[in-house]
Amino acid sequence: MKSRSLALSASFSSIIVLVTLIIFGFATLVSAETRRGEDDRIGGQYIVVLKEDVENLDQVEAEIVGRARGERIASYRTVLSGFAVRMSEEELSVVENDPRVAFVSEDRLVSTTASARENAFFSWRRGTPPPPPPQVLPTGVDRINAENKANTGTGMHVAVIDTGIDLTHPDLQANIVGGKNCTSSKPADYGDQNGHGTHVAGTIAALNNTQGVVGVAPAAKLWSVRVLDRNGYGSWSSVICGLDFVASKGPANGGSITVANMSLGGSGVSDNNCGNSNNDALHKAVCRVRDAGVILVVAAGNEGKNTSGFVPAAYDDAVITVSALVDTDGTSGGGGSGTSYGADDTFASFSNYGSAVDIGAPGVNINSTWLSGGYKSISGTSMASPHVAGVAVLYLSTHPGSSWTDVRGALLSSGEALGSGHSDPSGKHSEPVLRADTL
Ligand SMILES: [Ca+2]
Ligand SMILES: [Ca+2]
Ligand SMILES: [Ca+2]
Repeated sequence: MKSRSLALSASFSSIIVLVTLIIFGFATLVSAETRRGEDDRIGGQYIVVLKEDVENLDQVEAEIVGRARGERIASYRTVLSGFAVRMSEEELSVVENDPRVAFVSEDRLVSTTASARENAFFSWRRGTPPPPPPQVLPTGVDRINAENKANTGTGMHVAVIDTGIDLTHPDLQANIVGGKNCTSSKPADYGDQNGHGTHVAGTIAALNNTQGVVGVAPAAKLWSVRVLDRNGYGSWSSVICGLDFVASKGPANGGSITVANMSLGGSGVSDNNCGNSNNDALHKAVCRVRDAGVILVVAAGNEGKNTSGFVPAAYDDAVITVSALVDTDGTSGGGGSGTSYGADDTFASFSNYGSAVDIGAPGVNINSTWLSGGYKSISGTSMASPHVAGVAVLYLSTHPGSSWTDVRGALLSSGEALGSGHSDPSGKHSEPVLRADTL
């Protein structure tokens, strides 16, 4: 199985999007008129951020959209005062020059950071799955030693910002407490039609029962925040919609969600100033989720490149960024068999790297929940990130109210140092590897 990069060349990406549109149609924020341009920009689609002191937001928004003869896609009221809109490029300067507008971001495409996207749709259509297999301990959960911990994340709530979650999966259903769909006009339709979000959810909190797999924090409750469509694609505007929902459920707003996982990404850069210096609405929204008391854990991406060109991985001022480790035997020391992505207990060849990366976690051949009550082994930094999100849940369970830097510091200091169970022949990964037993 070849690693599926999200840094496909612009032209190749355009072909994929076009073919996808023709075959399946998009019922999402990535509209049929979407043109995928350079740097994943979505032509004619913008995110308008209003100034902080603007009042009567509904009225102002309607007025600006009307004047621009645009079509409103989404409204944001928690992470931003603003909205997403489709409008002609000619109207852009008018909107930008409106005294009530802080800045306008171009909307961009994002996609899952897993390698199995090409198989997802077809496995979903395959129909009735075989009877559930007896429960096994996934190698990733074993590798970080989360099994046998008395702390299972009871009472904790975590958001999976992804393709949704299979709401009737027998290994997840009892843990799912709510969600929101940001990919269409049906907010209650937050099930999964891809499999990716279901897989991520299982690594965090699959039930400890007699079947399937078990998650890092099997007693934690899950929120399904669907921002990517059935093909694994979304946009900054759909992700900000999801972030808006998560922030509204964060501790600062009286809510229960303390951790959110984002195994997704696209091109972009960080100003290390919450997007205020480079007019980045996604970055601003991510910082607001941080400020709402929600720890954001994100995938580094699968391009085999520096994360500096990929967001949200590059947002070093607001998220915990996770690279992928190869592990085939569920234990440290490099004694397991090798893979096409590298030797046991080395970093996966597809994993992004760089100074914004905080910690590594298992991300190759990870067995977890899939659509239609099924299970599947797939690879990607998408699979590494939820291991860290799960351990963040465990930490917050015993250290409530910790800031995101406290959580990051705890994960790093309890992590496995380079040379103490894993090695890095590539010389690109100085970050420690996640461990739950030393937390
Ligand atoms: Ca173990
Ligand atoms: Ca189970
Ligand atoms: Ca190993």
